[in-house]
Parts: sequence; structure tokens; C-alpha cells
Amino acid sequence: MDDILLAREMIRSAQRLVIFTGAGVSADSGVPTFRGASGDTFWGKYDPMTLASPQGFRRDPKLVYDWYNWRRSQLAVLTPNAGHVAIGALQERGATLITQNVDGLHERIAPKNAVTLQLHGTLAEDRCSGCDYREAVDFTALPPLRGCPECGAKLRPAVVWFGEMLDPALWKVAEHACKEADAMLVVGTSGQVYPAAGLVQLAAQRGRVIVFNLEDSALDEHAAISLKGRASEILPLLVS
Ligand code: BJW
Repeated sequence: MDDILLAREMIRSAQRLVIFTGAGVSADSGVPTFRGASGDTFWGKYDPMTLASPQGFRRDPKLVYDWYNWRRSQLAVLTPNAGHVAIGALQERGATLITQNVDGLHERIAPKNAVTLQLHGTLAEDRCSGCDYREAVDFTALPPLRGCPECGAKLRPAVVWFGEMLDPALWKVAEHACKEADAMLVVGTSGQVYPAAGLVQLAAQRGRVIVFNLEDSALDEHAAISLKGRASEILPLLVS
């Protein structure tokens, strides 16, 4: 049986399917990835500690906020691709989606009542760097860097930066889902960022892992099947 048929069968017969996604899923929508062989990536061009760390934000909040607003303005005109749609169809059948993506493209086409665990937060909100205040951000009417209406500290994108903890409640749910899963579909992630990448190893202890990527990734060693190709082209074959 070829690998795609085998993968389809594993997914079809799974009682508890978890899907774990990264930036590669959104690449075919035109969203740049962070890493990858091409070098035309965020971290190929920009320094992650300048733009995606609490220290970087303290040093130059306007630079950081403006960079995130530039990314938000791109997202205002981008749309989910066939890979997101295929994943939505698997959510419809009961799969749990855990994403590292902050672009909100999964959420735009997710079935009603489907839960998407956004491990690294979201660009669709700002949060206060000093208190619990949060507010929604409209990508078509972007606000400038500003102070919190409750405590005056600076508002920042509600994403998880290097050196920051993931939301503990969300992490607990994600860990539980991966421990219980009998199959995990891993799509478009380099598997270099922890603790998120550790979920794959966790799922592989009990379930079967299928890795989809354009290139070899650090997660291939946990895979029962490793399929190379574009997420927007391969994923629809799994659910058609
Ligand atoms: C395609 C495709 C197509 C392309 N189809 N595929 C243990 C060991 C080592 C280090 C650490 C560790 N624990 C913690 C760390 C430190 C750090 C870390 O992991 N560093 C490593 C990079 C070395 N982790 C953290 O700091 C985390 N926090 C934490 O651990 O807290 C505890 C703690 C506190 C204090 C001190 C120490 C520990 C937080 C990590 C936050 C990551 N944040 C970012 C930015 C979010 C905001 C933003 O968007 O700007 O999250 S970084 C960036 O990487 C983003 C992503 O979610 C994340 C993962 O990237 P992803 O999704 O895998 O994308 P890429 O670009 O890496 O890969 C794309 C893949 O797609 C490639 O493989 C392509 O081939 C493929 N592809 N087109 C299919 N069409």
C-alpha cells in the first residue's frame, strides 16, 4: 500500500486523532515561515530576539509593535488554503487541533464548536504587558502602539515570545490530548521549538505519528510515516 493510502487508513481508523500544525500549513496561503531551507523566512531575515522576546519589546516597543502590525496587515488580505480546509474537515469528524500558528487561518474555517488550541497565542488580540487586560485587534484598522486603559503599561501582541511560558491551562489540555491520542498528524513544523515540539514525542509513546513536511524535519524520527510535499496538495488527499 502506498504511504498516502496507509496514512488515510490510520486517520480513518483513529478513535482519538490529534493534528499538530506549524507555519508550513499557512505557507501556501502566502504567510512566511520562520525557518526552512529557502532562507526567505522570518528568522532568515530578522533577529528573533529583537522581534520576538520580552527583552526586545522592552528595548524598542515601537519597532516590535510595528513589525507585528505589518504581519497583521498582510493577514488582512490572505485566506486559508486547501490544507486548512482539509484539517477543518478532520476537526468536523472530531479531531483535536493543536497549532503553533498565530495567524488565525485555522480558526477562520474551523467548524462551529471545534476547539483549536493556539499554543503560541494569537495576532488577533493585544494583551497588556503589565496586567491581565486583553483586547481584540481588527487587521483592517490597526491600532498604534499604546498604553493599557487599566494600568498604563504597554499593550503588546498576545503571542508567546522566546523565554515566555505557554498558557499552563492550554498546555495541560494539549498534553492530555497527546497522551490519549492513537494517531497524530504533524503538519508543516520544523519541530525545533520547545516545549511544543515535545508533544510529538509524547504522542508517539502510545499512538502512531504521521509527519507531513516539504523537507526533512527534526520530528521524522518519531514518525511511522513521513510524507514529503506541500500541505495544501497532500492534505486534501487524506480526506477526499
Ligand atoms: C512546509 C511548507 C508547505 C514550508 N507544506 N510544510 C528545550 C530545548 C531547547 C530549547 C528550549 C527548550 N525549552 C525551551 C527552549 C527555549 C525556546 C526554544 O524552543 N528555542 C529553540 C528555538 C532552541 N522555547 C521557548 O522559549 C518557549 N518558552 C518556554 O520554553 O518557556 C519556558 C521557559 C521560560 C523561561 C526560560 C526557559 C524556558 C516559547 C517559544 C515561543 C515561540 N514563539 C514563536 C513566535 C510566536 C510569535 C510570532 O509569530 O512572532 O512561535 S517562534 C516561531 O517558531 C513561532 C512558531 O510557532 C514556532 C515554531 O515554528 P514552526 O511552526 O515549526 O515553523 P518553522 O518555520 O520553524 O517551520 C516550518 C516548516 O514548514 C519547515 O519545516 C518547512 O519545511 C515546512 N514547510 N512550506 C508543508 N507548503
